[in-house]
Amino acid sequence: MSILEEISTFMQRGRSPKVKELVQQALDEGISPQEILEQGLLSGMNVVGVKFKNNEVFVPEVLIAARAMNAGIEVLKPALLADGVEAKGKVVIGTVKGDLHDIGKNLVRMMIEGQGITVVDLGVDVSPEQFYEAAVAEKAQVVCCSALLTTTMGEMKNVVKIFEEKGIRDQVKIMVGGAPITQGFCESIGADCYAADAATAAEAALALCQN
Ligand code: B1M
Repeated sequence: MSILEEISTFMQRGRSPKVKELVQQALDEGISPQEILEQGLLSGMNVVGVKFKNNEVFVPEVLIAARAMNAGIEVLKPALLADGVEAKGKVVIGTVKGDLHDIGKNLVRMMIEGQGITVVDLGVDVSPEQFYEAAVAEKAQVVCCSALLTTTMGEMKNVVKIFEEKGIRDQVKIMVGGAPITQGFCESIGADCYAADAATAAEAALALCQN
């Protein structure tokens, strides 16, 4: 079994210490952080996702796997981030109200930080009011909303709405993303930008901050 397959397997079993050890070993062996992320950690999470859908594993197992995934990402973080870049803007990020999924949001945050942008992370279950208040208080150029559930993606429309109601919609760009989100959905709610993955989100955030 290759080391990337081992990372995937131990991640699925939720073995955080082993995942951390293997991720470090893979880095030491010269495997790129992107490969470790995609072929080790994310491929493991895809397997968990399919089993979850088929009722072969349940919330506790998925949570433990998610914890192992986050543990692996923490080890990868320094290697994923570019060194010594100066702040090029500020964004506020969060997972929308009612939604507790944060692995994708954390990856997006990390990649945006890697572009030299300051990121204010509001966490999960973030209401439109919280997005608005943080954007104003932090003077953020971009608000980034993540959603993983079809039942919560509608909250993104409420985020757009609150900035319109408060009269500052033209001062803040709103980016949306997450598994159920599409370019069409982004346009239908009047958001400014959709990104399908963390790397694209980081490039888009930089472009939005520089506009
Ligand atoms: Co949840 N869950 N979950 N879950 N969970 C999904 C999303 C689901 C697809 C599983 C399935 O049925 N196959 C399904 C949603 C179905 C739907 O809505 N259509 C689902 C469900 C139903 C639920 C519950 C309702 C289950 C229940 O309780 N019965 C419940 C809801 C809780 C809640 O949020 N209120 C629930 C709970 C959980 C756990 C807590 C157990 C756990 C979350 C732990 C955590 O995040 N800390 C969990 C997990 C782990 C998943 C799966 C297995 C993995 C999600 C993940 O982290 N993927 C997921 C199935 C799957 O996706 N295969 C599933 C890896 C991550 C890196 O990808 O988040 O897509 P992702 O992020 C990507 C892109 O989407 C993008 O970039 C990232 C990296 O490239 N991206 C952005 C994300 N945000 C972005 C923002 C941007 C731009 C890009 O700009 C701002």
